[in-house]
Amino acid sequence: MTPPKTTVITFPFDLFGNAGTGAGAERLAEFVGELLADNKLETRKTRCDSYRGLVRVKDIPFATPKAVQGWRAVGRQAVRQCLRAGERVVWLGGNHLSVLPVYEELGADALVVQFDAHLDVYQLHDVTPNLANGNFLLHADETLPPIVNVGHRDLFLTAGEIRERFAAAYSSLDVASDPDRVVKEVRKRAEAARRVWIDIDADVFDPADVPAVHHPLPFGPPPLHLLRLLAAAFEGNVIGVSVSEFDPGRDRRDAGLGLLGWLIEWALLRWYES
Ligand SMILES: [Mn+2]
Repeated sequence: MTPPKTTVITFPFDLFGNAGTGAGAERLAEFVGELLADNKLETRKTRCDSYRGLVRVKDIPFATPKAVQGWRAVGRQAVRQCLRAGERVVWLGGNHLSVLPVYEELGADALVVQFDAHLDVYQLHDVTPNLANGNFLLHADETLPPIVNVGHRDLFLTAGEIRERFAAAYSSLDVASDPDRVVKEVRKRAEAARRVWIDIDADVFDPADVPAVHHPLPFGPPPLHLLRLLAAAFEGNVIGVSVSEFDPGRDRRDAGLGLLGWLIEWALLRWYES
């Protein structure tokens, strides 16, 4: 049986907050394009043979006002097409809001394992009550899939409010205090779900590791803990991975690009070598 194909969807939407992250989606798409082109030229056997010819890149440009206006419908259609065809998806988003169409398409039988420093359900006095990147989970058109947050550094929401919106939330301190417990619980939830989506907001990392974000929060989990947690989520039936909030204009010596690009390549190998 041939393994499912993967579509890398470039969705550089970055309105309503954190302009500049659209360029991040495009930069990561370039990274993937170069990776695939290099792999094609490789003549000896390498690990990338496992996905040779099975990954394609699809760009969704936001070049006209009309394209911008229809962003949610366009995004939903793009992800729906792939999932219905049984393809896996790598979603290269602009700001975190750009992942909302994915959340809306997934449905209640999927599980989202979300790596994010923020719990995007903020109704603050200085946040617009309308849709924005800090509150987008409150504005979905559909019933959202259960969400497990990993790595947040929230100092605002009450435990009750977090429970209302998240199936579970493991703060950065939870991860540091007992990584084995969090790994075990994330793995258990991922294995129990019919379908798993891994959503990586670049600001989950410590700003020392990924400086290229708009709202950095200190005390991010060490990258190796995050890698263990990603591997735990990958024990489930992962149908897609999204990456957002990367702004190359704020990067330092390509630290963020290198880390996020490596993770995308790693995810492809997790899929195709298993
Ligand atoms: Mn965030």
